Amino acid sequence: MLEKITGTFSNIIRTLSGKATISEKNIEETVEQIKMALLEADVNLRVVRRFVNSTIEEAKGEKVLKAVDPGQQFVKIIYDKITSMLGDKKTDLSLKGPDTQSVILLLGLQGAGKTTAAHKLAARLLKEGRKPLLAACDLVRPAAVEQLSVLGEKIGVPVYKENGASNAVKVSQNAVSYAKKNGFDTIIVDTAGRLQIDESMMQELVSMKKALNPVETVLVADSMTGQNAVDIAKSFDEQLGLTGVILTKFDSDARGGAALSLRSITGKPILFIGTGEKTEDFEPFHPDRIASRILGMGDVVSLVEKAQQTVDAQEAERMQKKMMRNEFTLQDMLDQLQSVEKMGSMSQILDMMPGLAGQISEDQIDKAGMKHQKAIIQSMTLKERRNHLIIGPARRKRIAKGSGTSVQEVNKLIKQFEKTKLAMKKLTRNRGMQAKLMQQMGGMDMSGLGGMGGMNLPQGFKMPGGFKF
Ligand SMILES: Nc1nc2c(ncn2[C@@H]2O[C@H](COP(=O)(O)OP(=O)(O)O)[C@@H](O)[C@H]2O)c(=O)[nH]1
Ligand SMILES: [Mg+2]
Repeated sequence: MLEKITGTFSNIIRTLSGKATISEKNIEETVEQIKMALLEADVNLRVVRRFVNSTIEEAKGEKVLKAVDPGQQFVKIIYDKITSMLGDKKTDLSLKGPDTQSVILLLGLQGAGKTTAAHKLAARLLKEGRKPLLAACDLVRPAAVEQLSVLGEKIGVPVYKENGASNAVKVSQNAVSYAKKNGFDTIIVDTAGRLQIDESMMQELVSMKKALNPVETVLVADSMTGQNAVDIAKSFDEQLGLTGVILTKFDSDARGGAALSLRSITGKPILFIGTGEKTEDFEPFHPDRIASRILGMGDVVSLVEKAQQTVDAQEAERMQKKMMRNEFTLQDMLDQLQSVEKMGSMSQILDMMPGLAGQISEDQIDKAGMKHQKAIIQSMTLKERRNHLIIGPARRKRIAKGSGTSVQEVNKLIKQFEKTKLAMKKLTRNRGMQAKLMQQMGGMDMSGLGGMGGMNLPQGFKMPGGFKF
């Protein structure tokens, strides 16, 4: 996700952050570098020009040149500009209350990801307490109705379909009546796409929009197509009027050109991004978080949310209490290793870590090492896991043998454990923001995570939001 642009930007930002003084020439050179990075990312030329002019103007003001920390001030300006390019603030769906029906019309070219997005969105709304109904209104692609039925069943959301129907507008209207009768409050309409925008598709959509009066008319667009996605959005908007966009295949988009141009060119917000093929690979679009990612500052908030979803609240509280009493044990470390596994692939987590985004690939992570660490702890007796101090040379030898590792590895793990324990002790002494963050993360210590994967977060790294590591 955004590897290429993040790689370029984090280099620029790193150079800038270290500077004690900044001259007008520095500003011009940096902006020139960013301009090249944006063009390489396939960002619309008009958007790039606007960025260049406004950034230079603002950065040359007193704020940067006379600041105590000019590098950081400049980074802040860049961060703000990128955030605003992405749309500034998260935009929510404007759904009506649950006692009436809200229609969400999904449209876009064939293969953009409409059907996939329809079910992901349905699953999300269901989780939020709404009663969604999926309407199978792609009658052009032979297997489209079946595809949606299978997905609907998987997530437990009913799919309205009519066998042998040929009028998609009628089917969509019937779906809404069905929803009204059966107490569904949100109807997600999956429509037919074409390889290119064509007249008959547009006609069908125009009639459907007229008939259904949807609260949201959402274009589903493939982010990998860059500028093309923006052109498509423009053309759909002119003919139909869009309320927003879902950008799919964001997981495979290294450049980010579509995301960075869409808002400025079309004025339409990006509502969600698709980040994979699975149901849960779907996130609301947060411009500020994506901007942090692009600038190589990571996405700590998303990381925390992801962890929150994985580690249940009780477990989090239990871990927090243990930390406060300095009772963190090897068993807890094992639990942590397991919850990291549950959180998903390491590369997804790394993408969100400040200073690491785009710099470490999954191949470089010592996955085997993590497996070994788990095996080592699993080879310990419960008594040993609870009190690492009793693990002398003989026990270490036994554990190494039992886990198929070496005594050196066992030693290393115990040392790492002691380091993590110490770090936690310090953290609990210095509460405030950090402890709160830890609590939110279910006791998952970032330095512990670093230790496990064999890496550490840059000390004192400042996030625009005020987080500090
Ligand atoms: N990697 C990835 N694949 C996606 C995403 N969204 C959809 N796809 C894949 O794109 C292909 C087309 O999706 P589909 O929903 O059938 O497109 P439609 O023709 O617009 O309905 C399928 O193979 C999906 O699995 C995404 O966010 N990430
Ligand atoms: Mg489809």
